[in-house]
Amino acid sequence: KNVNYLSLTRVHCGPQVSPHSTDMTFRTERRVPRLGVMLVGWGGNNGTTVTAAVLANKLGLTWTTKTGEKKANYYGSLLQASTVCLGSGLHGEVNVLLRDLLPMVHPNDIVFDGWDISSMDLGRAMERAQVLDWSLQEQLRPHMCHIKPRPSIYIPDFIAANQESRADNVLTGSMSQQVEQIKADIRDFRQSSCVDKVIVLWTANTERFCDIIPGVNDTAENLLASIQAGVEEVSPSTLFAVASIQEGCAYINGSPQNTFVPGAVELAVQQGVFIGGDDLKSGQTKIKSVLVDFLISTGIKPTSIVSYNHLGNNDGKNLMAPQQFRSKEISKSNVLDDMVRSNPVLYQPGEKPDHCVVIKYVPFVGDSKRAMDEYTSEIMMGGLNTLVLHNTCEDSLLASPILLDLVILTELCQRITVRPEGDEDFQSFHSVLALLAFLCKAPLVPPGSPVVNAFFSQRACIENIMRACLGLPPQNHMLLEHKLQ
Ligand code: NAI
Ligand code: DG6
Repeated sequence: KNVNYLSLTRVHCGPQVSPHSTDMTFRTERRVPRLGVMLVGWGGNNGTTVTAAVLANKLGLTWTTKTGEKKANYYGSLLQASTVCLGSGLHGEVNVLLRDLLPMVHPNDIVFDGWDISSMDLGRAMERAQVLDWSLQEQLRPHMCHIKPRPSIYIPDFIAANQESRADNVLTGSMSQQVEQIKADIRDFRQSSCVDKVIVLWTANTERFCDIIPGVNDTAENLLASIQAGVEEVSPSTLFAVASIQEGCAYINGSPQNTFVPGAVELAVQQGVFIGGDDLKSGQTKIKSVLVDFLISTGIKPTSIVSYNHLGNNDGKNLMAPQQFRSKEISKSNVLDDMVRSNPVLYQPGEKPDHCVVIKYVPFVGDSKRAMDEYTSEIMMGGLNTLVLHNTCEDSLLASPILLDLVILTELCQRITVRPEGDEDFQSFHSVLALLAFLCKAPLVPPGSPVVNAFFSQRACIENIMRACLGLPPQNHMLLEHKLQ
């Protein structure tokens, strides 16, 4: 489809701008492949919940709770449960599900596999997670109890010491032998399940950040040499990334750590494989990317944002350790940056709101995370505006639809190519798949690209790229047809 893509404006010095237009042709391969998804951390809360939810949807399960009958659904999924307005017809607005805009994988058709350092079968692991209602678990258990995660790479130094008791399903051998085993697992899954494509997604424990060391992980060549030599500062998540990239499989990081060291990014670019992340934007941070966008874009100046949360699942237990907490603190903290930078009337260069992030482990609340936020902003003439939020929600039920959106969008992007006017060849998106930003707390973008955290800009990006694939212009919300005489 051809789309006249008005690439905003060319900005000259000062306030001078001029419109600039480039025609681009978007091509989308229509055949939807059979998709296999391999989860690292399959036996955890997210891994078991997403697997169970897909199974429950596929089987059309219903179950009864004290408030009545419930039915499996995909609420919380951008693609499966939210709509886009195509325009106004004779009978009013026409809204369609995002998933109906283009041919894409349906979550019910995803085939799962994966690894975990815990050998527990998925039926018992679902019970350990304490997320789903018991009567639903009873229906799912016969389908899940025979599934066991594959043994994984375990390097204790990268996750909290309190995780050691889970680690009874671990690979042995040298670092490079373990990477070879992961690659063999991917090939085995691809062959035995007859999937056309495999995407690998890290939803295992948050790791500590690793140091970026010249000669160790700064280039693809050095990273591969470090793996051969078994250098300590290469994390399990980076080893999984390398294995996936070498197998030609997109790799997504659902956790905050810096898996994508420069050497891993370079390897992905060299191999033309998509990578994306970091960290799922599921709750408190998602609201922050809405609220701060709202405040700053209405000319109100947030001056202090204090975010507490406590949770009692294994993620919370792992995050008790300072280095793992620090990874999460970093990814939860950067979300304000682009919005603050966008408004020089409210913020002088370098000025930022005070922003504090606290996470505490409280076993009793399990997966039902409590998030409390206080936003204080300056309004006109020195006045103050304080907003206080309290959110209670099962963390893994927010995260699971996001995991599905991440892999389905990534797969769709693998079928889209674009040819800018004047170019001979169609090209894919950059290996660093910034389109996933809407779903991530700390979006990974190609080197030199702006990081966009603002919620509505991120959503508009996905919607408009899909519209472009259909030959439709970007949604501009002008509704001029209703504003003229
Ligand atoms: P979890 O602790 O229940 O599950 C993690 C699983 O990973 C565990 O089963 C553990 O045994 C396994 N694991 C640890 N190291 C491993 C390795 N090297 N290889 C394979 N498996 C390994 O945690 P949960 O709640 O499922 O969260 C997973 C990740 O997603 C965490 O990093 C969390 O911070 C992140 N996340 C979760 C969100 C949520 O709303 N639930 C939102 C944003 C991010
Ligand atoms: C503690 O905050 C646990 C974390 O894993 C979060 O629940 C998760 O990262 C979601 O964070 P947020 O800020 O989107 O709610």
